[in-house]
Amino acid sequence: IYEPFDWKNYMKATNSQPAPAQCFKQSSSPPQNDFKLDQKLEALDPRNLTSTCIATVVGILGPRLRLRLDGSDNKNDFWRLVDSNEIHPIGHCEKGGGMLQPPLGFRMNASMWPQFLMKTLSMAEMAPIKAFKREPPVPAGNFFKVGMKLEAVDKKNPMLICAATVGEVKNDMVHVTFDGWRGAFDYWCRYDSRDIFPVGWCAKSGHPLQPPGKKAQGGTNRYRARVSNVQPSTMVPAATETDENTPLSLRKEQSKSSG
Ligand code: MLZ
Repeated sequence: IYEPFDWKNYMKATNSQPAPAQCFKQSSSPPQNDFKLDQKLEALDPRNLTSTCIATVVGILGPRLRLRLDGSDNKNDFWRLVDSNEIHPIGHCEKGGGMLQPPLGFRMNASMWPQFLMKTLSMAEMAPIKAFKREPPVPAGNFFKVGMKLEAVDKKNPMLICAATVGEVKNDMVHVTFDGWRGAFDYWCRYDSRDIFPVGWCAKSGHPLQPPGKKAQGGTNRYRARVSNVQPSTMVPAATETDENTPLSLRKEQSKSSG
């Protein structure tokens, strides 16, 4: 019923307000993405924030980069904004007196690291310095209020930015809940997290926005009938312990139709 998804109509229909831009550690206009696929840069290893590694740009979505650590596998890709302070041009680490480290789970023998690094860097197309944008300032405080709408990274599917609502606020923390989805995707983050954005950020930045899931907010599921016409081959498998990942509308009939 909210398709194509439009925040304005949706907020009207749900009688809700967007979180003001001052709540977020995001620049007022989303930064331009001047990176290109296959360029290399330095990134903190997300699994070991004390090491700086070489990363390759393997995907681009609006102002976000999909990064893969050189020497790692392709199962641990992660996303960073072009104005993240966790990415830097090649040479930054050494300039600060640091040493580039192998990623956690380096797929060769550790003794191979110096050679591997040399070869990787010699073949590298380095991301240009001008592609790295300055990190926006931290908001003066936690201004989020329960019920405010926002756009938030789904940490279980980090390529997705989805329609979300502030569910709770506590000190410096914000509970992010995803509209139309069960609690399985919810998380707490700091108010200055780089994973949360004001309403309209995706549209402005050219990043896709995942509309709300099809679980009617706090009501019965009006999509059940329609979804049950779907061809058997495209039906989702029987409910499992990962059932929480499935919108209520796509769950099998026998699952409890709680609200
Ligand atoms: N693979 C999942 C994505 C769910 C995304 C939910 N985001 C809040 C699915 O489509 O079931």
